[in-house]
Amino acid sequence: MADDDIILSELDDDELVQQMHDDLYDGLKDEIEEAVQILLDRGWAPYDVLTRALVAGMTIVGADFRDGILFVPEVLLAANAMKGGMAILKPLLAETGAPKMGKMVIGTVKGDIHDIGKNLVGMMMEGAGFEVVDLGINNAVEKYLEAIKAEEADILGMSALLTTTMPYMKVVIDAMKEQGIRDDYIVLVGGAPLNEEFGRAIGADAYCRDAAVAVETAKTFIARRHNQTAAH
Ligand code: B1M
Repeated sequence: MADDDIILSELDDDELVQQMHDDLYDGLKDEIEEAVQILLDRGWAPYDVLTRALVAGMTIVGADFRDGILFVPEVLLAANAMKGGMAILKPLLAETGAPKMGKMVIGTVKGDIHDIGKNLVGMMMEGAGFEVVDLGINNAVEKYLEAIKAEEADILGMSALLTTTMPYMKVVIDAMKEQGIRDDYIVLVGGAPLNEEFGRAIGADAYCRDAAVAVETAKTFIARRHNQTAAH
């Protein structure tokens, strides 16, 4: 090892988080995994590691991708490093022992292969006690409809990261309406280019800005459903 190699465990918390942002940027998966473990060993809550180190780092990657400083291959490496860190956090976030709250089917819409945000939402939902069925990326309307029925889901979650793919969410919701099943499910949508107005316009129950909001929104809608059932 060269003298100037950085020993992650010797950095203080702030330096380490800064280093993680750099390592994520450089797509260094092993370093990210090591650093995640160091922060956990230092007593950091998994959620803090996720948001302050990984998600914050990915935001920097996103800005430079937008500005043409980073390109697809580099961003893929960053995404791969992020996934390495998330894999360590996943069981910890899911480990709350909360009673099952309900079932969510989630997937990224047709034409779209971004899955980091969707994976994060799935992890946080599991951590909050929801059962999550992940359909992955590039989902056609038929796939969503088949899954929500087969899984007897309470919630359908859709993710889209591209302005060109977000309108597909309406295709799915319209198909649910045509089949007369729209109101049988809570439909939550999310992804960076969406907003509340878009969510309303396509007929979703709610737009969720991030994974934490998705969990809170899901809980609110499930509670509302239980109250309605109880009232009948
Ligand atoms: Co893409 N990409 N990308 N990309 N990529 C964006 C989205 C972009 C904004 C970058 C930019 O220009 N700044 C831009 C879209 C522009 C637009 O449409 N207006 C873009 C582009 C253009 C493209 C390509 C077209 C590039 C090309 O090929 N020329 C191409 C498209 C491929 C396709 O899908 N068909 C492409 C490809 C890729 C990679 C494969 C390289 C890689 C994806 C790897 C992967 O996901 N496995 C990638 C990445 C990583 C990004 C950025 C940099 C980061 C996305 C991310 O993971 N963010 C992104 C820039 C950005 O968003 N700022 C970008 C971190 C994640 C935690 O946040 O996904 O927003 P996010 O999820 C959040 C919330 O949005 C919300 O909660 C999550 C957690 O808090 N949320 C939900 C998300 N889904 C939800 C679902 C819910 C609820 C909440 O359901 C209930």
